[in-house]
Amino acid sequence: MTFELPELPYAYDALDPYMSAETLEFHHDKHHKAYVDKGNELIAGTGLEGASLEEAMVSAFKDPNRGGLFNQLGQHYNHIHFWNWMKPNGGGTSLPGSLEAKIKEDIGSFDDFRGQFMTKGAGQFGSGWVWLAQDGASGKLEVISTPNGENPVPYGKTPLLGCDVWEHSYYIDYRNARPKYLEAWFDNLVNWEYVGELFEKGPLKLAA
Ligand code: MN3
Repeated sequence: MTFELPELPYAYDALDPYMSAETLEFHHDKHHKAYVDKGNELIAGTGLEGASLEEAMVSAFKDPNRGGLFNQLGQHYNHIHFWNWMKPNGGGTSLPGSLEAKIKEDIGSFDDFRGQFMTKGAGQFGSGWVWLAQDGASGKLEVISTPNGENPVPYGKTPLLGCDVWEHSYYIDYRNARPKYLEAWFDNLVNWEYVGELFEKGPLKLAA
């Protein structure tokens, strides 16, 4: 398949003041577009062209010669969801009930969960992502971080929420203050309905 840049689900200025139009326009139109273009270029001739994005991504992850392709496809996957993990007037502490109960069971209180998300997001060295993910084998929810374009999928875990902690996601609005960005993002932008939808769908099932 040829990968395509999805439209943003809201206007460039819809997430202001927590994420500026300038950040969103660069992030979506330049950075995400580059992952799509480079991914399409690198996948040509690999035999993975017919696979789904998730399957091509996991296959590239397992091949030590395809680290470049993996990072492009991983970033395409991550950003498709990232745009939907945010919405205007998002955030808050009101989560879909079944998700809230599962977080309580596996991680702790909402504040415990938020605290882990802040700590792992701020602590991820260099570029990367922080996640709420569900382990496919145990079904447990956990907060983890990954470097570069990686995500939980190749580890058999399904991302339910992810925050981009690459500098391109916050440098214009927060300069180097990643913790401030993480807090503003979590408290004001998260689209908990989308997180709940992914949770209800259950763990990703990939063809072998
Ligand atoms: Mn990004």
